[in-house]
Amino acid sequence: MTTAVDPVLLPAVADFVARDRSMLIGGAWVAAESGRTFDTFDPATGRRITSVPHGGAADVDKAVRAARIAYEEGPWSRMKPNERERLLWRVGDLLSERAEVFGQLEALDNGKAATIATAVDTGWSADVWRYNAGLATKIGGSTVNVSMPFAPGGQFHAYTLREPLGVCGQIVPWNFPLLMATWKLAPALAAGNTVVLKPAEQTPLTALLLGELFEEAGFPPGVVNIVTGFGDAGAALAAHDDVDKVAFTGSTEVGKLIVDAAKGNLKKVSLELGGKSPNIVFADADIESAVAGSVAAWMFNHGQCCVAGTRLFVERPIFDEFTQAVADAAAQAKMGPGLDPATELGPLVSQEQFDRVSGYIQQGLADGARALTGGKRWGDEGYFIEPTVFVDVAPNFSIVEEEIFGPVVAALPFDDADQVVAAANDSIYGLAAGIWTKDISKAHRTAARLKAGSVWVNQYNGFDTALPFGGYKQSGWGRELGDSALDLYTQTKAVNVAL
Ligand code: TXE
Repeated sequence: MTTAVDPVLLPAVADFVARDRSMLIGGAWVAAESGRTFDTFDPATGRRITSVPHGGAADVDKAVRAARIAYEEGPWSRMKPNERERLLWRVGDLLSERAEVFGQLEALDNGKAATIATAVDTGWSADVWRYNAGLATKIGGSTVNVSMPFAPGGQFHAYTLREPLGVCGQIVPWNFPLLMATWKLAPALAAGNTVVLKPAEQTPLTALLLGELFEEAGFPPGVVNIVTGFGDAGAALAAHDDVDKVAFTGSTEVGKLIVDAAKGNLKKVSLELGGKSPNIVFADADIESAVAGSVAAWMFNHGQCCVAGTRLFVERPIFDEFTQAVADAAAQAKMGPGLDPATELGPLVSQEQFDRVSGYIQQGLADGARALTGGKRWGDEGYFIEPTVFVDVAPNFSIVEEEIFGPVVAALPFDDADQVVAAANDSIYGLAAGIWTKDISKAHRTAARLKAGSVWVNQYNGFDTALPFGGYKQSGWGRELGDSALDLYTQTKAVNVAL
């Protein structure tokens, strides 16, 4: 099939999408066993970009076998930590060298601004690879002073070993395709596991380009396998009896299916799921930075962020003025295709997400919410939705309770700290929260009371590679990033030697 190549594409991106892609299994680029493919689309226009293999259970099985051989027979499992370190570091360097290529490919496939995809998605991914390269040589156990009450008189030498889990299945979503793959791959590989990665069907391309970097960096075949496919491929991976661990980022609904699927062999599970994060603005906040931060909280990545601060709680004396300022700032965002360097707000990822978000907006209006700005489609092609700020909402509206995953925020007034903490915690989710105030003790007191895995004070989206990230309640299990990620990819062995 031929593809109309956009003239603004970098030659490396144009080349990459000019032919149908293969997936990576056991060090070879292969088609699906079924021979089937599926198309991936540019969300700014709805036009086809290229095709990728439609992987299914048979391909997952083949990939798991390749990962098992690479794990058991080496050289991966026998490689020294500093050799793994060097390989991971090389991936980081290659990503930095090709940041614009990855950024543009991500923008094309996902719809986000290429400038953001280059600086944030790719730049941060490179940082995560290097951070985890460093961790590869720091994984160790400890010696333990045992008392051995049942063996009086003996002498013992006891220690712990921190070992990899084996073959890890990793299923990632479409909102940060390269970054989510990186968050999972880098610590798994640093710890010595092998991996089968399933990218999201909407955005498989940067994972496949990343696959080329593993070859170039010198990873042994089968250490990283990439199977492109839909939910059924993910389900096969989650259920596979020879997979030791499954890591998933996506909807809470599918997260629960993953838990069920993993039961067969009781593989380890980590989950990074949905959110409906509260962003709390006290009247004593620095208003200018609170407005800018509160807009970014729900508008970054077009609202397609699990941490999006989509419940905006504003202390009553400043509510009207503050929400109007948020609406005015949001309305100024320059909308357009991700490939346009001026774009700040691109399209949603797919027709399905467009329909889902539009449905929430319609429901909000039907429930009686008032849109200070937005509330409708932008342009006449692609999946663009205007940034939308709702006021006059009640806590039981679906736009207040449910994850929308689009550029939509619901603002609610509050009267005191107790009330806002209770309202903020009144959610099935607990991923992130924001607090804006100049009162440092109020900030810390409130942070301690919020049921959320990340709390950002006087900023929002304050991520760092070294900071653990994950959810309370139905937002997930486990912590990615930082050295906490190693807990998800290692197991501890206790060795006790009678001397
Ligand atoms: O997610 P899915 P969808 C939320 C967000 C969004 C909603 C739906 O609210 O509107 O989910 O998005 C794979 N077994 N988030 O439908 O289905 C799928 O192929 C195993 C939040 O796209 O959860 C893809 O690779 N895997 C979120 C991945 O799961 C399965 C990011 C995510 O898709 C599967 C994305 C199955 N049965 C959406 N079914 C976040 N936490 O950041 C699907 N998949």
